[in-house]
Amino acid sequence: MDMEDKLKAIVTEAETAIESVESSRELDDFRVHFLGKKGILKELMKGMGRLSVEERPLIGKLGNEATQRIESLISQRRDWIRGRELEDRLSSEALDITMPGEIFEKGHLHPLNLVLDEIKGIFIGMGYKIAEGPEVDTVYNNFDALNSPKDHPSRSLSDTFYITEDLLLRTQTSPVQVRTMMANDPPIKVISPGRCFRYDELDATHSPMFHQIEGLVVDEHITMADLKGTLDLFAKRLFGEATQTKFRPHYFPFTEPSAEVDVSCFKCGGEGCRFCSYSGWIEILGCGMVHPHVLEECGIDSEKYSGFAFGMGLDRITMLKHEIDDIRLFFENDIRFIKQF
Ligand code: 2NM
Repeated sequence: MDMEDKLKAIVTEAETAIESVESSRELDDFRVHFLGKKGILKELMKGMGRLSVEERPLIGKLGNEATQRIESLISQRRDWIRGRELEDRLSSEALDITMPGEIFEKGHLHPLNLVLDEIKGIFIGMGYKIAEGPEVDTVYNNFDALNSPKDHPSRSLSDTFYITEDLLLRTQTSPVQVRTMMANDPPIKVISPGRCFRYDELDATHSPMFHQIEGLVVDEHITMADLKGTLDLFAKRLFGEATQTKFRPHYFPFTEPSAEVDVSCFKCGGEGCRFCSYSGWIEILGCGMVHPHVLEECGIDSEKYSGFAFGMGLDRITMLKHEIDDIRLFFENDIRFIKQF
């Protein structure tokens, strides 16, 4: 069989196999089998190197189509499983409309607030202040002041909710940091938690409304060592003393150099398990040294001062910590979900 036929066979196999997937766990196994790092699709595509230069684009395209088809099977099946599980639960439970009061009395917190309080506590313990700002901000504060190129794709109407030409729903909480730098002289040491908005399709891991926590430190003689020490300590406080961190080079317009940070898997200790996709590492945040353009734009002398910044997704971190597999649960306000925390 040539690769084209093998790809077709894999899709056909997936279309048949999905019918017998009955639970979230089985669905995870299905994904690992077909789309995982060592899944049959990835293994097959490794054979691309043996193809002639003429054949590669077509097979590449068919490979992408096969991946998309299987992803769509998975997402349809997930909805189906969730619907069925919900039906099962609804038929076995009566809903008590006095529950919100009961929950309040018992001190349940929304899991996002639980983890937010924990993270705030860690940074307050390191001497940070909490900075807040508006959810509707200027294009200037959200993009221009952050060294974002005029043609950056994140600025487009398809990625950002614009209110007017000059106003938008912030896509990150960095505009709060911009405001903080404009209004204060260093030393600056803040975290800015808050709601952000991006024009994303809603699925298990994406929501057009989500939560970020960013941090910013500006002072004389701030270096990458301060950044690494801070985030390593943060990771140990949040995920446990045994946690290791790994800084991988990355690119952000507002920091240079920039990095993404992984923590060693707090479930398997880095051995590799389903939770960390058998890599031993879990990505938790982005960071870097604040770009001199950003400092200058915010009225800070970049010859005298330097700084670091970082940003993390509260929703994602909460999902990791509490093993929540669907971001939509945060916003559905099902009392039976919140009651578990
Ligand atoms: C991230 C990653 C890296 C960031 C930068 C700034 C500011 F305003 F100082 F330039 N605030 N936050 C930053 C840096 C955010 O989020 C993934």
